[in-house]
Amino acid sequence: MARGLEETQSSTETAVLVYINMDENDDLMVEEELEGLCEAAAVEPIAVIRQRLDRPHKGTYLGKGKIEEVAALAKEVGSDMVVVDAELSGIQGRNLEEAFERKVIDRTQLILDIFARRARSKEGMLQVELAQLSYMLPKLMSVYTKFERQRGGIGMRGPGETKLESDRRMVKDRIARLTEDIEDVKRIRDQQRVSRRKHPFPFASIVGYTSAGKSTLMNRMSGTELLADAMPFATLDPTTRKVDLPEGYALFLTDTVGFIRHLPTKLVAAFRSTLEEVTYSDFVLHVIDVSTPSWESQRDSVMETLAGLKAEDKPMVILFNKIDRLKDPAEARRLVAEWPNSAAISASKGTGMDDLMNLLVNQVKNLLTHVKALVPYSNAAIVQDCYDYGRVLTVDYRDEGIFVEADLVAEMHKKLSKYAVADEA
Ligand SMILES: Nc1nc2c(ncn2[C@@H]2O[C@H](COP(=O)(O)OP(=O)(O)OP(=O)(O)O)[C@@H](O)[C@H]2O)c(=O)[nH]1
Ligand SMILES: [Mg+2]
Repeated sequence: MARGLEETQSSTETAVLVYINMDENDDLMVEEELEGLCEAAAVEPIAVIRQRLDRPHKGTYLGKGKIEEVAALAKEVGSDMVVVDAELSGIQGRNLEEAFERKVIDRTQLILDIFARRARSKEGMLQVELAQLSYMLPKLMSVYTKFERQRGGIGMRGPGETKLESDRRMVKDRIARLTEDIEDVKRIRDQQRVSRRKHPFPFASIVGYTSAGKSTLMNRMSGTELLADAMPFATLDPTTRKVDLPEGYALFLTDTVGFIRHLPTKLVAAFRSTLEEVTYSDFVLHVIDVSTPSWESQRDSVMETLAGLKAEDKPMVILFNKIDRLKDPAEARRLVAEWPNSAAISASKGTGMDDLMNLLVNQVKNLLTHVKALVPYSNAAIVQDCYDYGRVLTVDYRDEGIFVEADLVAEMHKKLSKYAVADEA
């Protein structure tokens, strides 16, 4: 029975979840994560089925026996859909829809749906639409199944929902247009970045698995009121704030979109300009939720995504978060002892903030260069700039010029280097 869009958008749809996992050790993480994604997309799981799969079947992803099992279960519980924790090809999705006699949502669609719900900024919405259309395009070649034609609600929510009936040509044109629009937004962002670069403070990005506590930490450090929520992908648009550190230092901190295991490649591509904030950072703060048993797998996924962004070699401060939930407090101390450049914190309780601040000051100090220079009075303006581009320690107006001792960012250091002197004498 076809349902109206309005109805399906507001109401929760029910689903049979098909967990797919190759490694037994990851079971808990895989299941918790898919449930979290469903919740964020307003999908209510009413039954689950597990499948350990080494190699997906070409046409159907799942094996024949499993397909029958899922079909019977979906019928029995009367679910609106089946959610498969995999990236399905167009043909696989269609074949499964025919077999299950209801719509089939894969992991990518689920994430796209959450992103569509979350997107607030113009750039975010453009990126979501681009991702949805790029996802849909290869499938437009095939004939829609009757379930696809009836589809509303999940998987089709947001900017792309009227596009399903469009032909390939129109979708391609729209993709080209969106790509241009995103370029425009990106140019503005680049300009903002350049103007921030005029300041002395280094850039840092908070990265981490979704729900690790990045926004909670950002709020605590900079007094922002960003949405911090237990649901995955609470944050979609990056936010940058200046954060004051002890000893007169400061930095620009950006809260970013959360990472997730197997972040679909199309999504990474569409959100590249958002994720680029990470690429432009001088260093990253990697927030890890150590209260999750699977935190090590989560950390690996984050490192993989960073590698994909060519940002794996950035200096990194590791923050073991949510230590208030650890049963054994010694565990936090062990981790910090084991991992250089790390601190144990509770972003929500505010524990460990002094340790964190000290780590950050050290990191920032490493990025600044200590300079002593004798600047001619004819170029006095440059001394003024030092205050804006670094931390000034001494200014002495002497007969032969202005003596300056300061910690400066690389750009400013270069400008002053021609006046550099060995020392005060
Ligand atoms: N117990 C505990 N909970 C925390 C802590 N830090 C964050 N949380 C909770 O964890 C959940 C996720 O926090 P967020 O700050 O939204 O996480 P995030 O990393 O920004 O998540 P995304 O933006 O979705 O990627 C929220 O419910 C927070 O209240 C902590 O130190 N201890
Ligand atoms: Mg967040």
